[in-house]
Amino acid sequence: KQLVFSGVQPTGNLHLGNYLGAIKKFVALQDAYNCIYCVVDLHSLTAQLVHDDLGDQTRQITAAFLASGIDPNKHIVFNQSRVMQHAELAWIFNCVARIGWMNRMTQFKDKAGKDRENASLGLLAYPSLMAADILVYRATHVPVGEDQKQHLELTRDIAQKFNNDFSGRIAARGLGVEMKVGDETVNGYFPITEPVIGGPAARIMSLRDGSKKMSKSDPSDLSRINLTDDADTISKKIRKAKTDPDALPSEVDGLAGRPEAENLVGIYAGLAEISKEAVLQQYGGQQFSVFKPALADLAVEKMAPVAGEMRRISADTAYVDSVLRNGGERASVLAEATMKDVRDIIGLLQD
Ligand code: AQP
Repeated sequence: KQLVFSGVQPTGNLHLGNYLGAIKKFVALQDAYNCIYCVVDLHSLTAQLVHDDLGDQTRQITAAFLASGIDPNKHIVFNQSRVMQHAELAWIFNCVARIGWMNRMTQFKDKAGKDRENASLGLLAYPSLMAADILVYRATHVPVGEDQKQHLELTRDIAQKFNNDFSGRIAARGLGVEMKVGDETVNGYFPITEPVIGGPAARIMSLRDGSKKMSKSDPSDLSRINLTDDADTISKKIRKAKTDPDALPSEVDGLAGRPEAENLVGIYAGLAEISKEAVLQQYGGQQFSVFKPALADLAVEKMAPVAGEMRRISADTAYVDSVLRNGGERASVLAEATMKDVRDIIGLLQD
């Protein structure tokens, strides 16, 4: 089986965008792949170094993974900082990647804002740590929301540059594997990772502004549906979601230029696991006064059990911690095997 890796930061409440764009895909990939799902606590330091509740947030995301249906016995669930090889490989990738590559990242530009000189160096190097998270397991597939596409392209660039820079040493040690990159077959140590992005919910937008993605850091709680929201709150947020005055179109083309309508149709499709076309076959021609209550009912039906399970699991701190400890031990074995090769390829002395 090929290997899937993905991570979620322990920053604030998880929302429907994280759930539909990422976690639901994590669950769906479990049968066909070996999966490693990580709470990326080191990443969360790039935006905020001092947290009052980093441990609790980490447990909360872990509980969300488990409540959504990820099986920690068949797969690996752990928090990033337990496996120090992530940081070790990230340092090496900091030396592989170019500053220009990092400066071009739109997430860096958005999060650093105007005062770029004052952003943490970690925020600039974020994609390097993300590449290390993935490649320390030589993962071949990474399920993420659309906002992470650019970072995954950078992961591919880093892998390719490492493979090229060290091609002779990789071959001399017999550590290369043949792989397809586009139409070419190349020989390298790190795989050129495939992003798993797509479906109707790859980019869920704010409920208040169809041009901004749904985000944990949006100051308006009405902009997102949190995984912990109760049924009344979910219904209220959908009722208050921004829309336009027109009825829903019967074809997907009719959603062009109507970002808020398109977003709600995408959310319905993601929750119901159907296409946007199928949603419009059912609701085309209907007003939002009909569609919104149907969407609210569906969201409550799908999300309430996850929220309930999350509450139940996160109350059992000892269990959550044991999952993370056990996952960390298993992940460390895999990560260390890669790092032994990498140190050898680079020429770092080791026993
Ligand atoms: N709006 C979204 N639609 C679809 N997928 C999304 N993801 C995030 N927002 C959306 C996906 O969720 C996974 C985990 O995200 P993360 O917590 O690691 O990072 P993030 O993208 O920074 O999350 P937020 O909520 O948007 O936080 P802030 O407010 O800090 O920017 C990723 O796979 C991501 O693509």
